[in-house]
Amino acid sequence: MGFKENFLWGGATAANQIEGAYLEDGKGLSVYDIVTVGSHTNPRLITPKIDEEHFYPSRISIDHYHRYKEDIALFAEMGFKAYRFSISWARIFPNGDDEQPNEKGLEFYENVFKELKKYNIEPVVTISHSDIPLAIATKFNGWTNEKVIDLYVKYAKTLFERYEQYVTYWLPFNEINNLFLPLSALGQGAIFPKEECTFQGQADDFETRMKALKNIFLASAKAVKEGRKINSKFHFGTMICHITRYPRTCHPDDVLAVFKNDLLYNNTCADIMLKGEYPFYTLKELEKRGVDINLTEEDKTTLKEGICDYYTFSYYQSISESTLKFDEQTSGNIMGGIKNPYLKETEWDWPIDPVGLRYTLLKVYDRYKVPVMITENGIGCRDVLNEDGTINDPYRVEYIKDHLIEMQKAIDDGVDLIGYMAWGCIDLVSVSTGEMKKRYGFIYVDTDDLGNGSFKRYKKDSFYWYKKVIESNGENL
Ligand code: BGP
Repeated sequence: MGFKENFLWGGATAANQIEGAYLEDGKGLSVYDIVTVGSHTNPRLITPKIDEEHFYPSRISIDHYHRYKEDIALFAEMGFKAYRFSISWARIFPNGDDEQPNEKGLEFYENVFKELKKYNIEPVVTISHSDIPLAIATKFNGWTNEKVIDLYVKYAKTLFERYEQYVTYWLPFNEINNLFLPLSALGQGAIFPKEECTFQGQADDFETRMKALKNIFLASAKAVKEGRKINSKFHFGTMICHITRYPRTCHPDDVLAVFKNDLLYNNTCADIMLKGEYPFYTLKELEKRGVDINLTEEDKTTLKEGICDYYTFSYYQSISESTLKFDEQTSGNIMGGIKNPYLKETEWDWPIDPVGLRYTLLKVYDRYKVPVMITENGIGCRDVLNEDGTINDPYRVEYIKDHLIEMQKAIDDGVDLIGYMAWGCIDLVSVSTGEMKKRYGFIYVDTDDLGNGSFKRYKKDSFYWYKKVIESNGENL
């Protein structure tokens, strides 16, 4: 068995973590342009003031906006068959509700698509990777306002029409289920702070997040429906942040608690996007918490009419559940949980669990029976650039190799796995820390948390290794 002949080997990035050029060519501010960098203020600040120093380096990031040709050429050199990236909504509709799209923004991505086509690299496009236009957050209060549904659908339709000839694989939203976690609420635009506040301490309430999430589901379903009218060859995927959960002990109470959290956190969003309806346990949970999302008959029809056709997810780690609810968890690991004695951890305390990936693949394929794609996986490390321009990263090779071995086993188990996108295939700004020093790439970028450096690209040891993996279609690990 092993990987399919046309397996989509590739890498993944997101606009606000690589592009920079944050106000160039008509782009508006996105919510991520107002988050301060983590190294200077921990926890980070979110501030409506925009003229301060030390902001989240997305303002410069790795300057991909000006260097995309060089970066794509490096992806092609590794042999990428696919590349997942996101479009910055604020580049296309700078104020969120503009009448006409920003032509310069559309041209930029058109050039990216043309460059990918030159090397036969299949784009996998995330329509919204958390970075909603700031104007949508300030004027409309983000996804809490149902008017944003139409703004999103207009934005998505603009992309479908303009890029129809280039794209088959679309992802309406990145890690949509993160709205179950308070700390992701800003990113998904469920809230916007009126005053300065800290990134982690500004949790809004569950009800706000669940109402915003409903609007996001409706936006996704409507966009999928419109997209299919434009081109029936389009494929639409979920994008779930799948944190595989283990019970703390084999005590039945712990096992049950994990099972319920899994239903809510890992399954709800994919159930809605692939089956077209809210699952019973989620509806009950909302009822128990006194949350009325006002799901109308019309909403139910909309959800049914816009279901996705493949399952994608990010996988970095498993967690061993504490008995706390998500909203109450605190730990070095943003996802919470307790230390698993059987697993090693990354420098950022993320448990490394390749077998958990096989388990997850089996679990989701069994549940949905649609093609599966891994749209994020990788390890964040403090890489060192040697004087001779080399970067020795055996830990990255080991991490990815171990995950690929488990993917092979899952394929042998019968899972229809169609692609693998290594996260941050080129170094980029980390979301959870806001820093450059947590690097994921096969390609090193010479810049630091403050945007200093030459921005020169260097090939890490893992670059040559991944190239061989792709060349041999996963035979040569
Ligand atoms: C996912 C996000 C990515 C990426 C990744 C790694 O949740 O979709 O955008 O950043 O996590 O996380 P971090 O950057 O915090 O290491």
